[in-house]
Amino acid sequence: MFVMSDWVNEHPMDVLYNLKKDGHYYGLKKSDMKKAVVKNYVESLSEEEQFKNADLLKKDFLGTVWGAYKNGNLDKYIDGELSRMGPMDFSDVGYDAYLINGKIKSMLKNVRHGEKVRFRIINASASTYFYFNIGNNRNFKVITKDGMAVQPVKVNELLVGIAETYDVVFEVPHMMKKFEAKITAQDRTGSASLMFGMGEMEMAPVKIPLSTYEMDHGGMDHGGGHGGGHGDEPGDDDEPGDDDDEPGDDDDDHGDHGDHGGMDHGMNSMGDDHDMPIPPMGKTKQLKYEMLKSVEPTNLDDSLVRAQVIDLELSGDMERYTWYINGKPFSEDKYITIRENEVITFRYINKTMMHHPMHLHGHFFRVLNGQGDYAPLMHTVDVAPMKTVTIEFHANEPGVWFLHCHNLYHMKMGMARLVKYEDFVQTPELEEDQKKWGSYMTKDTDAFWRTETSLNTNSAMLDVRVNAGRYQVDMELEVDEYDIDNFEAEVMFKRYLDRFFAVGTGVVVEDQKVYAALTAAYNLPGNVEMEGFLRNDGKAIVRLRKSIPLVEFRGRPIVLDLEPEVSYKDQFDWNFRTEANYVLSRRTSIGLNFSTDKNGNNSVGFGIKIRF
Ligand SMILES: [Cu+2]
Repeated sequence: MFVMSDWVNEHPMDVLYNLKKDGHYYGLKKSDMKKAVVKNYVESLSEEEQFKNADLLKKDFLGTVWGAYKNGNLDKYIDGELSRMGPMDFSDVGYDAYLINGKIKSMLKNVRHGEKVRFRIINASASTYFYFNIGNNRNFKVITKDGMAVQPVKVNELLVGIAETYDVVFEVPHMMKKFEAKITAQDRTGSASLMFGMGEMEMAPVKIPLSTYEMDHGGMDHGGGHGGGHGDEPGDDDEPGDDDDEPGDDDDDHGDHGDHGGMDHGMNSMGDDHDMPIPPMGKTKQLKYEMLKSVEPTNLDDSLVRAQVIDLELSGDMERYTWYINGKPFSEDKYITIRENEVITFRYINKTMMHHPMHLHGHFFRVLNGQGDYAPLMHTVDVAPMKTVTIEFHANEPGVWFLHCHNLYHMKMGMARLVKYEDFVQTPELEEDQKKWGSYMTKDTDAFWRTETSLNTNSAMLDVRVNAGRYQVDMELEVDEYDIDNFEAEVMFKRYLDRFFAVGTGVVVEDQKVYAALTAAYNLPGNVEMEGFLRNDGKAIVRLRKSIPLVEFRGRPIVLDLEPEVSYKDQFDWNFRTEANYVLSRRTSIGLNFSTDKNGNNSVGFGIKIRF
C-alpha cells in the first residue's frame, strides 16, 4: 500500500478561512518552500555545478513584474493580467509536509533483487497532485487505474490526481542498489520517499520548482482526453523521453550496464547513501490517459438510449475563493437529473488554470481517450487546465450520487453536484441523512470576513469585507490628517452577478453628510477593479484600483497600488492615491503613500498595514 497525503499544521477549516480571505493567502509560504527546495538542491552540488546552477537561485516564485521580466516571461504576466486568468496554479494551500503511509521517509523491508514489487498507489491528499517516480527515472508498469485492470503500460512517471489510484509493478533490477520511490507535490514545494532494496542508493531526480510563469516541459499535461482545440497549451509539446534508449529501461538493465545512459551531468553525486540529489534529466515518460486501455472491452450496448450530452464547465474565482460548475456553486444548482438505463455523457470543460480531479460516486465511467471499445474505466478523472474531457456511463444504479471536484477546498466552496435518477424516490432515512449531513458537504454560502487596517502618519483606514457566496458587504472607513472633519465612510452591500460583475447599494459619508448610493463594480481586463457610485445628491464617482507586485526584496514582494478617482456634480473633480507597500508577512506590510487632487492638495505619509 502506498498512500500519499498532504499535511498542514492548521485545522482544515482555518485553511479554508485563510483561502476565503485571499485565494493567494499561501503565496509567501509556498515561495519560501520552493526557495528552500532550490537551495538544498544547489548546496548539494559540487562547487563547479553550484556555479553553473547559480541562476536557479534567482527564480521568481512570487509573480512579480521584475521577476517575470528577469525570467523572460513578461509577456506571460501581461497575458495573464489581460485575460484575468493569472499564471498556472498547481495548488492553493502551502503544506508543511507530504507523506507516504504517514511518513516523510520510510523503508520497505525484505525486498530482494529480481523480485517484483506491486505498489497500490492511492492519493488520499486533500488538495495535492503528486508525481510518482522510482530511482533515476526507472520504468515501471501501470496495471490498474482506480482499481480497474488496464493493459500494462510502461512509463517512468505518474502524475496522480487527488482520489486517483494506480497499481504499478516494478521489477527490482539485479543490482546492489537501494531505490527511492518518491512522490513530489505538483507545485514542487516538497516530497516524500520510500526506500527499498539493498546496496548503494539510487535517488529519484529532484523536481526543481518552476518560477511563476515558467512552463513545465516535463509533460504536466495529464488530462488530454478529447482536446479542446487549445493547441498551444502548455504541455502540448512533444513529449521528451519517448525514445527507447532512456535510462532505466528495464528491458536492458539486467546486469550493470547501460543504466546511466543519457544522464548528462551529476554522475558524481550518485551512489551516496544520504540526501544527495541528482539533477532532473528531463527524460520523463509520464503516463497519459491516452495510453490507458482496458483489458476487457467496456463499450456500452448500442441498443441503449443515449441521453443528450451534459456540458459541465469548471470555473472559479480566486478573489472570493468560490468554485463553480456552469457558473454556479452547489448551493445554487444542486441536481443533475438523469434517466435510468440511458447512456449518460458528461463533458468537463476546464476554464481555469488549475487541475480538477472530478469524482463520481456509485459508478465507474468510461473516459473517452481514443481507445474505442477499450476506453478505461475510472471513478476519478483529471481535467487539466483549459482542457476538455468526455466521460460516459450506463445509468444503472438508481439513487442520488455525489459528483464533485476531489480537491476538497474546491468541493467545499461549490464545485459539486448531486446526480439524481429521475424516478428515484428517496427513502425517509436517506432524506433524513441528507438534511443532517448535507450542509457539511459544501460551505459555499457561509460568511467569511477579512479585515485590513492601516495606520499612517497622514491617515488611518479600516477595511472590512464579509463575503458569503454571491453576497458581500464592503466597509471602508478613513480619516485624513487625523481630523474628524475629514472622516469618510462607505458601506456597500453587493451581489456578484458573475465572477467579474457586482451591483449593490449602500451609504456614503463625506464632508459630515450621509448619502445613499447605488454601486456597480467590474473587474476590467488587466485586473483593474472599476467601481462606480451614484449618490442621491446626484454626484457620480468612478474609481479604479490596480495592484502591481513590482519586485522581490529578500523573499518578499513590494506591491504598488494605484487608485485614481473622478467624480462629477456640477463640475469635474479628480483625485489620485498611490501606495508602495513592502509585504513583510501575510499579516503585515509597511509602506509609503501619496495622494493629490484637483485643488493641489498633496499629502505624503508612511505607515503600517495589518491584515487579520
Ligand atoms: Cu477543483
